[in-house]
Amino acid sequence: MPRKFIVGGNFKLNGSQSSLKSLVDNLNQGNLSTDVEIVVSPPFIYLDQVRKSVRKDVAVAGQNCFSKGSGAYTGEVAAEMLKDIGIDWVILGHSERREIFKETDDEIGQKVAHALEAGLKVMFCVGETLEQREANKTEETVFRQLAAGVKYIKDWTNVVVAYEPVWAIGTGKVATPNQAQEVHKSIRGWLKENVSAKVADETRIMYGGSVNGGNAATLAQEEDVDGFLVGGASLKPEFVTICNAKA
Ligand code: G2H
Repeated sequence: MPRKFIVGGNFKLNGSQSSLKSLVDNLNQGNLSTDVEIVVSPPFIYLDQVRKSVRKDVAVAGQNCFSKGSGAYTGEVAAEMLKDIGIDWVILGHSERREIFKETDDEIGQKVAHALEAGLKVMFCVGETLEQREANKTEETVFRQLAAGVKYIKDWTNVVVAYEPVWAIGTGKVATPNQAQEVHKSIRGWLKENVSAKVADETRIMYGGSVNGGNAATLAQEEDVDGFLVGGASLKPEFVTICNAKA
């Protein structure tokens, strides 16, 4: 079964009611390929606004959620609450969560497990820092992050892996198509060895890190690049071009 190309727009901590209305209008009027699954991820507080206004063929994701259900956890958001307001996806393990908010591999694994149990689909992010890449620790890092998820994931149907090299995030330094393909291929190989051939074959692996309207089409040609997780450029009209990169 061919893997359907998927493009996510991670708005990070950006936007206002009016700027997000413009972004949604742009998407709603855009000529989007039906061969691509599109998911946009605004900050929590704007999820409902975006979900209610965006076209129905575009899904909406939270940028995080807690590892447990509701309770005495001030400031957190439960996966069940995202589901309750009609959100289908959540991004977990983004490098900004790992680095700035000190989320550990295990905590992210628990979040993935809980989100899946609550019925969300998960974009499970992994990726190495520049230091780790230069020390030839790219695979070791990515495999360790994956292993923490594998421990908790019973069913991979609703999981997409997002490979985001930290050195390429928001820096303008995009991985070359070869660099992306190389890691995507080893992630698929790792899934085959550590989960199953079926999961390796069917799980989509997105690339994230300075994807834009100019580089998306070339990256999209790589065999194991099944989509993009886009940050900065998802806040611009060129996001439509990125969504159609594989078309
Ligand atoms: C990586 C990516 C979105 P950007 O964080 O997840 O951001 O495209 O701005 O590098």
